[in-house]
Amino acid sequence: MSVPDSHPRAKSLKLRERLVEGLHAGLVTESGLIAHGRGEALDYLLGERTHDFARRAIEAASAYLTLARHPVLSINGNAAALAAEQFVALAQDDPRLILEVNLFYWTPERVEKIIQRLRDVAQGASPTIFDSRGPGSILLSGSDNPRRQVHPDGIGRADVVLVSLEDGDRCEALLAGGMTVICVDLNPLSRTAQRCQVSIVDELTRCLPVLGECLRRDRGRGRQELEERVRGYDNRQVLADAVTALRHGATD
Ligand code: PTJ
Repeated sequence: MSVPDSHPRAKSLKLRERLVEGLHAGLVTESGLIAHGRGEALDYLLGERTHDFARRAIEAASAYLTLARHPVLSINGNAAALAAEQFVALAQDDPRLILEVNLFYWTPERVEKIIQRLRDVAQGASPTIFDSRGPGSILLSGSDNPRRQVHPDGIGRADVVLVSLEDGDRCEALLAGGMTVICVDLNPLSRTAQRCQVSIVDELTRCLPVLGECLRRDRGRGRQELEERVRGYDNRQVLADAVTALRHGATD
């Protein structure tokens, strides 16, 4: 079913369609649809816009990713179905950004389909893409978390990782491995959002273009300015502002 642009909920319904298509194409799991529904409800309460607290987090994320020695963007089934084009565009803009497919419900067939989707949208100029649990994968040190499996040349070497719609165990494993974790998660109370260093409480497809703009601008800025931005960033305040917006409506 195609949704007309004039429909009051057109954007949201189109995203939902992408998830359903992703399910039929073997990228997304049934649980992924439920996770998406949770995100939809939270985004509705946030007025489906990028708030000031999300912009502050995006600015910090951009500084961290620009300063990083080995930055990785971690992609699961939902992220691929919703935003394959956007992730590939970020990595094409800056080849330092590595993509790693990291699935909760891992099967070799699903990984292959997701990597193929990313390659298809890249149209020949494919970025570097790894599979967290593929041949040669390693276990991060620092915990016995079952979600600590990563690719040695992707997250295995990373100092900064951006995860989207991620479960709390994975975030814990990355933190225990000594990484700076940036998350995109519409739930400011999730374990991932609460534990990671930068929590972007915004809808994935809405915040990625804003992040892309910031990254482009930040490539021309000096280290000192970016380091100051990182030092001045307060994730606790960002999360508190996001919770206030959800509970009482936004003030910005
Ligand atoms: O593809 P797989 O096998 O790796 O599985 C992926 C899912 C999504 C099933 C898995 O990671 C999962 O169960 O995630 P959770 O624990 O439900 O967390 C997803 C979080 O993302 C929830 O807090 C949602 O509110 C949030 N969310 C959902 N859709 C969006 C979102 N946040 C930002 N943008 C969205 N579009």
